[in-house]
Formats: sequence, structure tokens, C-alpha cells
Amino acid sequence: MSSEGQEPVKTICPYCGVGCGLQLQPDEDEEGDVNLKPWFDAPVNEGALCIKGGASTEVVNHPDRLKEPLIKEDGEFREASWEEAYDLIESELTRIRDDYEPDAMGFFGCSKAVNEENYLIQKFARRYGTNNVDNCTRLCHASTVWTLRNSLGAGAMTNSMQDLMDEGDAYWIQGANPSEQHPIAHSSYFKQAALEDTDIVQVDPHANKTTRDADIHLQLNPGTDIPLLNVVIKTILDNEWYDEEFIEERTEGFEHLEETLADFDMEEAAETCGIPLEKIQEAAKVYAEAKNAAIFTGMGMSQHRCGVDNVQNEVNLALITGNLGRPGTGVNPLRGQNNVQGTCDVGAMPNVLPGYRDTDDDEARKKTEEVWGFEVPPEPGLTNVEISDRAGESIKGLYIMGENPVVSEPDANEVAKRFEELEFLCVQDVFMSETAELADVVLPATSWAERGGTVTNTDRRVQLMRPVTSVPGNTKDDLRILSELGTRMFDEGFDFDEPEEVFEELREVTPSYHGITYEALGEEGIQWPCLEEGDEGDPFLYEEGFDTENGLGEIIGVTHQPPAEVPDDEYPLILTTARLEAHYNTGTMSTRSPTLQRRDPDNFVDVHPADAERYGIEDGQMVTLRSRRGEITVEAHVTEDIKEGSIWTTPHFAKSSANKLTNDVLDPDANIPEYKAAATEIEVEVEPTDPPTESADAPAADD
Ligand SMILES: Nc1nc2c(c(=O)[nH]1)N[C@H]1C(S)=C(S)[C@@H](COP(=O)(O)OP(=O)(O)OC[C@H]3O[C@@H](n4cnc5c(=O)[nH]c(N)nc54)[C@H](O)[C@@H]3O)O[C@H]1N2
Ligand SMILES: Nc1nc2c(c(=O)[nH]1)N[C@H]1C(S)=C(S)[C@@H](COP(=O)(O)OP(=O)(O)OC[C@H]3O[C@@H](n4cnc5c(=O)[nH]c(N)nc54)[C@H](O)[C@@H]3O)O[C@H]1N2
Ligand code: SF4
Ligand SMILES: [Mo]
Repeated sequence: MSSEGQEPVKTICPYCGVGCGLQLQPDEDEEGDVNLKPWFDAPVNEGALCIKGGASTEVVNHPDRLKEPLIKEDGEFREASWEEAYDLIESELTRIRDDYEPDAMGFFGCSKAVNEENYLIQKFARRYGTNNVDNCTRLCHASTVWTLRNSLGAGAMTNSMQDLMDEGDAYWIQGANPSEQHPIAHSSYFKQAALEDTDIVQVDPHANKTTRDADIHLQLNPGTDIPLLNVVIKTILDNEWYDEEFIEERTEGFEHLEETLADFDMEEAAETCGIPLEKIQEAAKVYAEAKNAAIFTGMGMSQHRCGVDNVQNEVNLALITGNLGRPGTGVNPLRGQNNVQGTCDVGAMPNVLPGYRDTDDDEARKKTEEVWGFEVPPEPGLTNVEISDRAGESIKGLYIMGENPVVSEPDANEVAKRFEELEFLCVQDVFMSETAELADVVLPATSWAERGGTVTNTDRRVQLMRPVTSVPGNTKDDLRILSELGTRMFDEGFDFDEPEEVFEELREVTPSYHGITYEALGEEGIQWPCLEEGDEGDPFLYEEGFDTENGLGEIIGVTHQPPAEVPDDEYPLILTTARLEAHYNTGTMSTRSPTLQRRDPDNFVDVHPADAERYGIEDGQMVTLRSRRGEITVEAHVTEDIKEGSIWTTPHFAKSSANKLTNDVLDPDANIPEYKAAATEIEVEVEPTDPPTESADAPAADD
């Protein structure tokens, strides 16, 4: 099909939750290729793009794209027709339901797919008879969402990038690296504020680009965020820098916080964090004295077995100082994938229906059932990490739309082993991911440039994606696949042609989207809550009261819980893991992009110079990292960027993914894994070809 002369189409970047707009135009010479043009009026980014956005078109027409359905026979994939693939999926899903029960199946949504697609996968799971449906938010901000929902009302950013820039006088950035993970939020908003005298405190064991703008960098030991914030809070209490009126009128639980910290030893806590007490107190003063102080929170807080409590302590800090419900304040998780916010909003989670209505809330469930025309089980289902953990045991089958758990989940070797035990695995992806390799059926999905629908960015802005190019090979939109399979299996409720038809149903059962229509979205999008047509949405939340039962914000004192694994003689270093600016999650897309590969061709580990000396490691040497669960071999970067006693690596490269090492211990409430702390040993890799005399020179790990 010739695409000559097609007008550029306005759509949204496929990578992070900032939600930058860009324009795409089919390449006139190379069928399937797309060219990128700036969209200067895009509401979030006004034309600016980071390195990933700029390189985003490189993966669209990549030769590795899946183009035909594949069925595994005798351990090998063969091409199949859609009919054949659907037949097999239908018969396996029916068999599993008949032989066991609907709860023997699990379903994973995709936070890079549009709201309409995620709405359909959760509806599909529930029509099948199970609430076992989840998405990558479990690995990401599950703890943040849990705490914000319980203590304030909604599991989302309390404020927007624009008001944070305009009104924030101090930014407290803890366990987040916006300069590299949300680059346009940083460069177009937060950096502008910093240039105009907003004070920045960064709390992170690893220095990175965000550090360049920080006035104070608190380089703590991984997993010591609770003691650190308790020092901050205790300092504020002791100096009476808190907001008595706000505490009195808008919060509950202040006494519990006071009691928790009554005998708190600040010197000891500072030592646990590995930071001089005065430095933490200086930072406390910066936050407490600012007219409007905003907290930014990321994976460094959420991905701990105490993730819920970590974020609660940030809520405590904001509540006692009255830093909520005004522009430039709040507790703000910058959301990860381009549509992770929306994927949660539309109910692709085991405990809630669309619009965060609990499955076991009888009234809410009935309202949804009336629209759907079938009954939904009231008991919450399993989270994705629970589903993976039970694969081959109570979970017999798994349907994955666009996740790569054998690389992204903790203790990844074990996840792969468990998936081998499944009776049936179906993966719907744009590339042959490491998880798809294990599947019985692989369905080729269209990519972001080839399909339309809505995505919801980090500050709750619902925006339209628009397809620009024809679909390659025999790929189909995730929406079409679910619609065709759903119609085959369930007769009615899945017969949709266009995303807009799905959206019309979605907004009927999702109160915060109720007033949104495709027409109203236009090019600007709308920030939810948008309860009635004509509402313009809300840039910041809780001006009047909190969305809790009694309208009060909840303060709960919390105490230090060290990571599940602490260093010992065998595993003397604490490994923490995070991200690179030029790569994205499990790398299926970013490692296929020549521009991004040029920036960071492979994984590495940051080691502090004192640790490097201790273990005989030189910069650039290959080292093996070993935890109780596995090992990886990567290049050592010797740098003071990382706190002494800790090492830092990434999950982006499947072969050497950090997740071969990480611990699968979970936060008990939110079920988020402790990706940010695992006891690890480091050993210089001895080239197998080295003659014995030379290898003897290489010091061993415990020398
Ligand atoms: N370039 C790029 N951008 C992305 C992504 C990507 O893969 N690449 N992924 C997207 C996704 S899905 C998400 S969720 C977001 C995540 O964005 P961020 O929340 O920024 O995620 P991370 O880089 O994993 O971790 C943030 C910081 O936490 C620090 N940290 C580690 N351990 C601790 C600790 O114990 N305490 C504290 N206080 N800090 C700690 C790390 O050193 C790191 O600087 O980014 C999104 N944007
Ligand atoms: N060690 C460590 N591990 C981590 C983290 C960490 O900080 N440290 N962070 C965690 C976090 S925050 C996250 S969000 C997860 C991410 O984990 P995942 O969501 O599993 O990983 P991704 O690489 O984002 O993408 C998964 C798959 O989606 C496919 N895909 C892309 N677009 C589409 C589409 O439109 N349709 C379909 N069907 N498929 C598509 C991609 O090709 C890829 O195979 O990783 C987690 N893992
Ligand atoms: S900041 Fe995020 S949304 Fe914007 S261009 Fe970069 S990756 Fe894409
Ligand atoms: Mo994420």
C-alpha cells in the first residue's frame, strides 16, 4: 500500500508516563517505516522529546517484529493462521476451566497498550470467571498506589507537572530519577523551577543526572528510607515546624506518629542511613520552611518489602506540614510506562473493577454487572507475582498481553522454571520476548504506531493515540485480538470494531472517566476526574478534603524494617537496581534501537572505589555478581556515584538482567517485590582462556 502524501498524525510516545506528544508520517520510500516530526503544540511537551522519544520510530518497522501467529509443536514454533491459534486458545482455556476452575487461569494486561485494550483484558478475565488479572504496576508503584489510596483517596499524583513547576518552592525527590526516567517532565518543568530558585533535596544511594540539580544529596544506604524520614519528621516535631491547623482540621493519627517517635534515637538512625545527622536535619529545614514543598517518589521507595510504609512516611511528612491540597505541593509518584496509570484506572487489577471500585463492594460490583450483563466474582484475585509464583501449581494457564515477566520479575530464573510447568501459556507481543519463547501460542500484536485509543499519563491526562501506518504482516491490534477471541468464547460483550466503541462502555463503568468523550479529548486531552461531560478535569487533588471515608488524611507512624537480606560474610554487598536513560525496562524495544544501543550497549555494575579496592576490581574489568538466586557477568564501573557497601545495576538486558539476582520477597499488603536490595557477592571474572599463572594473579572475591 502506498502511503505517499499522508498527513502527519498526532500521537503519544510509547515509552514513559510523561505522555509526550509527537507526530508520525509514513516514510514515502520505505513501506512500513515512519518518520517523526515534532508536535509543537502538544499539551505536555510542546514538541520536546528525550532520547527515547526521539528514537521511538526505530522499532516500528524492525525486522524482528512478530508478523504471524505461532504455535509450538515438539518444542519448535511454526506459523499458524489466526483461526488455528484462536481454536487452540479457546480449547485450552475451556479445558482449564472445565478440568480445574476459572481461578486456574491468570491474565496480565499491558501498560503500553491503550486503555480500551486493558479494559477488554480485565473484562475478558472476569467474564471467564476470575479476578486473576494484573499489570506491571504491581512491580512498580503498587505500594504507592496502595498508600495514597488508603491515606489520601486516590492512587495517583496529587498534583500536576505544571502546578509543581509554577508553585513549588522545594522539591523532595526520594528514590526517583526524573532527569533520566521522566526526562521531559524534568527538562520542561522541574529544571525550569530549579533554575528559578526551587530548592531540591535528593534522597538516593546513587548519584545520577538528577543530582546535578540537587542542592542537597542525601546518599543513604539502600533500604533505610524510613529511618531517614523519621529523622526529618522528628526534627520537624522537635522544632515545631509543623502546621497545627492543618493537622487539626484535615488529618487524623498525629498522636500515633508522636508516640511512634517518642523514644526515637536520631543519631542511631542517621548512622543506619550512613549520613551525618546534621545533613539530614539541614534537608528537613529546607522542606519545612518552603511555602510550598512537593514530594516526588519513585521506585527507590516503592520497591521494598516495606514499600507501603515507605510511602506512608512521605504522606506523614506532607500531612504534618500541610503540604497537600495546594498547587506546588503533594506526594507525586511519576508513573512509569506510558499507560500504567490508565491500565490501573480501567481495572486491570485483581482487587478492583474499573474506576478503583473494590470487587467485594457489593453495590459497585452490581453497577458494573448491570452494564456487563454477567456476574463478577467478589473475592479479589491473585496479583501477577502470586500468579507467577503459583504457575504449574494452582495456576495452570496464563494469558499475557505485553509483559515480559521472565526478565522483569524478581528471581527471574525461578519464574522461567515455573512457566515451563504451565499447561498453557499464550503471549501476545510485538517481539519474541524471553517470555514469548516459552509460550505455546504467540500472537503478533500491532505496535504503538499502528493502532489508536487512549492513554493516561502520569498527571492523569487522558490523551488520544492515533494510528499512522498500515499493520505489518498478519498482526492485529490487541483490541481486535481480544474482541475476536472474546466473541468466540462468550457470544456477547466483546464485539467491538473501534477503540471509541470500547471507550463508550468503559466510561459508563469508570466514574472518573464518565465525562470524557473522544470528541472532548481533542488534542489537549483531559485530566481526570471528569465526572460529567463538560467538566474540564482537575489539575490537583484534595483542595477541600481527602477522598477517604471521613475526608481526613491519615497519618500512621512507621518504624525501620531492614531489607529482607542484609550483607553477611558470603554476600557482603547490597545490590540495588535501577534504570538507564537510554534503555527501557526489559529492553525488548530499546535494545533493538540503534540510537539507544549506541548510548549504552550493555549492562554494567557501579562499584564504589573503596569496595573495588577491597575486592581487587579495576574499572572496566568483567565481574560476576552472585546472589542466593543466580549470577550475571557484567563490566565493572568504579565510581563514587554509588554509596560504599552497595552496588548498582539494571534489568534492561535480558542475558544479564539484575533479576537473575533480585529477591522475590514482597511487601505484604501491596505485593511489590524488593527489587532495591539483595545481598550479593562480586568476583572478578577470570577469562577461561587465561593461562593458569595469570589467572592466579586475579584476586578472589573474599581476598
Ligand atoms: N529511561 C527510562 N525511563 C523510564 C523507564 C526505563 O526503563 N527507562 N521505565 C519507566 C518505568 S516503568 C518506571 S516505573 C519509571 C521509574 O522511574 P524511577 O522511579 O526514577 O526508577 P528507578 O530508576 O528504578 O529508581 C529511581 C532511583 O531509586 C534509587 N534507589 C535505589 N535504591 C534505593 C533506596 O533504597 N532508597 C532510595 N531513596 N532510592 C533508591 C535508584 O538509585 C534510582 O536513582 O521510569 C519510567 N521511565
Ligand atoms: N531489577 C528490577 N526489575 C524491575 C524493575 C526495577 O526497577 N528493577 N522495575 C519494574 C517495573 S517498574 C516495571 S514497570 C517492570 C516492567 O516489566 P514488563 O512490563 O514485563 O517489561 P517491558 O519491557 O516494559 O515490556 C513487556 C513487553 O511488552 C511488549 N509490548 C510493547 N508494546 C506492546 C503492545 O502495544 N502490545 C503488546 N501486546 N505488547 C507490547 C514488549 O515487546 C515487551 O516484551 O519491570 C520491573 N522490573
Ligand atoms: S519523556 Fe517519556 S514520554 Fe517524553 S519523549 Fe521521553 S520517553 Fe517519551
Ligand atoms: Mo514501572
